[in-house]
Amino acid sequence: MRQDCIKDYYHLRRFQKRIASITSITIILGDKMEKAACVHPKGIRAKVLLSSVFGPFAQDDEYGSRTINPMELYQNQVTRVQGGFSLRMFHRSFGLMLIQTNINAPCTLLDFPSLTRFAQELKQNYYDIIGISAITPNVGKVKKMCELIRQYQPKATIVIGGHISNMGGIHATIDADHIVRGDGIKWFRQFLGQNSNDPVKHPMASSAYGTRILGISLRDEPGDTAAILIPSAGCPVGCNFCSTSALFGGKGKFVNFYETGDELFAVMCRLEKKLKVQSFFVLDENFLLHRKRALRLLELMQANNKSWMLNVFSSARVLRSYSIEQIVGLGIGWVWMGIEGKSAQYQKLKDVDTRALVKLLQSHGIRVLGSSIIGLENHTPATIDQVIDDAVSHQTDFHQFMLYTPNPGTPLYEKYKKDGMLLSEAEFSPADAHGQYRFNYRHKHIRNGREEGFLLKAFRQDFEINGPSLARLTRTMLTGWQRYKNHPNPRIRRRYDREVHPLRSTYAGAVWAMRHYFRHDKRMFGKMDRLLKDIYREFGWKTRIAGLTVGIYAYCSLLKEERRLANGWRYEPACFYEKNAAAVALESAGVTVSYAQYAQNSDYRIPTTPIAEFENCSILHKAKEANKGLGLHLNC
Ligand code: B12
Ligand code: SF4
Repeated sequence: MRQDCIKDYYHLRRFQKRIASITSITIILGDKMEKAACVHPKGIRAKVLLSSVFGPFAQDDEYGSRTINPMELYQNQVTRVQGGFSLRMFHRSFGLMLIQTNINAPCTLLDFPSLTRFAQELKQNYYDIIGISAITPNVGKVKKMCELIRQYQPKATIVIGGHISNMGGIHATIDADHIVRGDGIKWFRQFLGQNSNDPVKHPMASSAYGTRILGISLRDEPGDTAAILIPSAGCPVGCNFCSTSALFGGKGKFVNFYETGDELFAVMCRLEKKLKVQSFFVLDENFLLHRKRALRLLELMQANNKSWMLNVFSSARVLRSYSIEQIVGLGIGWVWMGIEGKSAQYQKLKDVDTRALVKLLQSHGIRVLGSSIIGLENHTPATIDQVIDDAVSHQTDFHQFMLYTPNPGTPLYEKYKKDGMLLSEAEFSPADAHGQYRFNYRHKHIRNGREEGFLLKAFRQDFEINGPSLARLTRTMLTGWQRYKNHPNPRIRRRYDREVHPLRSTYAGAVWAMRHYFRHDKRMFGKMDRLLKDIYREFGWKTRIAGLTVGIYAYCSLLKEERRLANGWRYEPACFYEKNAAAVALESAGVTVSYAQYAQNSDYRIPTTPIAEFENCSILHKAKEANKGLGLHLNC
């Protein structure tokens, strides 16, 4: 069986060589396509390079970078108009980290290289397999990276994964050998001849790095930042616009990396020990939906006296299905929740008073990031103000606004395609379909690019009415502390105590700075003043002194940051270059060979088996289909 696969692989390589100038070859891995996964002839001896797309990101360029689309979460889509108050931070490419951790082949990970750094890597070190992770707007970068790989390492197998794999016809745009949809761990394990059902090892990584606020960089020391925790991927709810759900199978489907609460608890204990953390950013689109696992985790946290804090994504309805005692007991301190938009018809919001839910959570110290969509099908220029008023009235700690966007692979995309509503690539570049600029389709009611104005209006109104998110979350944390500081259960008390600790000094200083900043804005000044007084009342004279001293520093830093931003300063993620244990072992054994040396001496040869032998291969049929469209003839 494995032999056959290797043979197929060789056929594929030869075939691919012959038609390289005509088309690329695509294997799409869905449930029914899994059989098409071959094993690389070198198995786990194959040298693997995994890379994210290249930066810089926050500038307009020919590859699809856009100034308004930095590689940041908050600045990009949440605190976009909050200037120096915006929360700035970067996140690693977790999908690639997971893959690297779970393969036995020597694997190097290059996260956020520049184009030059990527090319340098290709020139200096040879690889048998090069995997790139990307989302749809970055397709231009992937194209360029594939060209470079073909130029410098023509024998390497190129594998593309992540959300970009949902793009139809992508094999015609980029020159890759495999386009992998869904879980890359399983696919890579199969391709390397490993057991794809082995337990999934979790990377030991922080959820963010390079955090900055008010122009001040926060420490990146162990224990300062929550660990990333990835229990599952995908979401079975299957909302029609949801890319994440679609990538992992859509409605009713998802991929569980850890089935049980016990498995998850063990991972968390390891993260706690290794990274010295007490808090976790749970990167799972609907973590609480897996009720049995979540409740078992709660039991284990109670039994082992863990006062951990969990940041989660959750739909409102699922959240509502837990009691507040369970939510607090699980240490949920921050929730990302879809509010979607006034009159949104989503099952996940059915019968939930989202405004009351937000209030309830905040009254228990739980910070809420509400997520609203601008441009739902029934939104019109006449009703959009009402939509924005409704979103802003939730008074969440953070608010994300995104355009209603049919992303490839989703049911919404298919519907719009069928109805002829999508804009062609000639009319609208995929690089601009990032949700913060324009619709990639003809909206029934919102035309002429007005959507960007509506988005900005929503962000601005939220900021002007509710104030800087930093102040809002400080208020929520203080409320939580006041409620739980005397709680009879020390496990619960400990968490609130730990969370509120910075309010005694740094946060008090930040509020002082914000109050001073808004001294000419009566309403906002009053808000900040009340918050500062409440903090002082709660924590006493030491906090007053800290508030003033830190405050003066923070205020000066905030002004400096605003000047810097006004002058066009942008933040870019640092580049990471990491090897797994097998790659380190290979290197320490002195096996570092440049690509030129490798190409001369390698025993890796593409055999000359007749092409006709793989007539039955689904890959061939796909390639033929693709070529039919191009009007080319495949001589095989
Ligand atoms: C973390 C994250 C980010 C981070 C980026 C971190 C990074 N290094 O890339 C930040 C916050 C910066 C970010 C920014 C944006 N993001 Co984002 N982001 C996410 C988020 C929440 C989680 C991704 C993740 O780590 N998941 C967990 C891992 C395990 O899953 P995974 O990445 O899918 O990886 C698995 C498979 O896809 C596969 N795989 C992945 N890579 C590869 C590579 C190979 C070779 C193979 C074989 C397999 C493979 O294997 C992995 C393991 O199973 C997703 C939503 C989601 N839950 O997926 C959105 C998401 C990916 N982002 C999205 C978007 C639109 C954006 C922005 C454009 C949004 C914006 N306007 O702000 C920007 C783009 C910035 C830019 N200039 O490129 C969309 C993508 C839509 C699409 N169809 O392309 C998503 C799906 C959110 C959504 N539902 O709309 N994002
Ligand atoms: S509930 Fe959220 S994560 Fe799940 S399908 Fe809907 S939008 Fe996607």
